[in-house]
Amino acid sequence: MSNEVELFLIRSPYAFGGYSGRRDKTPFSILGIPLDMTSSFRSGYRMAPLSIRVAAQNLEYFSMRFGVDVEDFLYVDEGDVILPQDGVLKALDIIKMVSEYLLANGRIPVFLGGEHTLTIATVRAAAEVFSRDICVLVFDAHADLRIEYSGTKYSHACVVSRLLDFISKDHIYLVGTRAISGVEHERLKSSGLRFLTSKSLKRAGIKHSAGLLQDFISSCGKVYLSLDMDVFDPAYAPGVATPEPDGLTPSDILDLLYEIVNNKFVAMDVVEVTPPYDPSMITSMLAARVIIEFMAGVYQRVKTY
Ligand SMILES: [Mn+2]
Repeated sequence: MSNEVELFLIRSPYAFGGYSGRRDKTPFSILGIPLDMTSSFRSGYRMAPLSIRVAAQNLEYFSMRFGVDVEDFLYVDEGDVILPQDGVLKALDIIKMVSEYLLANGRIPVFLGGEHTLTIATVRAAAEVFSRDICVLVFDAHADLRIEYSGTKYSHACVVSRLLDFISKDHIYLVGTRAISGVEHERLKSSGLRFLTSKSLKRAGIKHSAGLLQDFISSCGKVYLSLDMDVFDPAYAPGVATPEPDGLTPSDILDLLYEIVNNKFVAMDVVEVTPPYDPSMITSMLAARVIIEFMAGVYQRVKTY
């Protein structure tokens, strides 16, 4: 770790699942990003990286979906990014710097949010490292297509608009969309962005939907996966900032990931968990499960590390 990056990191009192592996044995790095600045409703994201880490200790690490034991290779828990509290732009700069360092050093980071706004910085970092090759898959109930929200362009409600500032619409695919304003709906249609609503995903089924996403992925050099936990139905993930009914089930998402995850996936974020609204920890448990399955899937399909 370079000294400059080290300055912006603090060790978590609790590593993901209680373990941190050896850097030479695993490509994966866990990085907590407790960004908690622009919530318009329920905040508390800053507690999420720790909560997901604790939840992970109480799950099994053998993935029956992929037939891979994540304990065989593990991950390095890099700790949390230390964020300034005097402006979201400053925070995004630091997130980008640390993320870019990990990506440029060949790590496959799993970013633990934090609010969805952090994706603007982590994808920017991926775009620096992988140039225009990078595609972004956004699993989210919301389209996040507002131009600005509550007086800032850098809000959790504007994430996809900000990605479109530097990523081509052909390199972004939205999955699980179901919550949108009329203006955003117009933007979604006129932008030419591809998207799969939760309704169409359920009607078409996992196999067919996965086929659409596989076509998209085959056109990409590298893939960044951004998973807003509100893509799940609030019955399964109640502890999010802006829950939205009529969502997807854990099996929908995990089966979809089983079909699409491959060696093009270079990073993932899991965002929007709000532990104060998650007293049973099921949202953190689900977040940790998705992360374990993601690492199992990528590892099974890379296998060369
Ligand atoms: Mn979002």
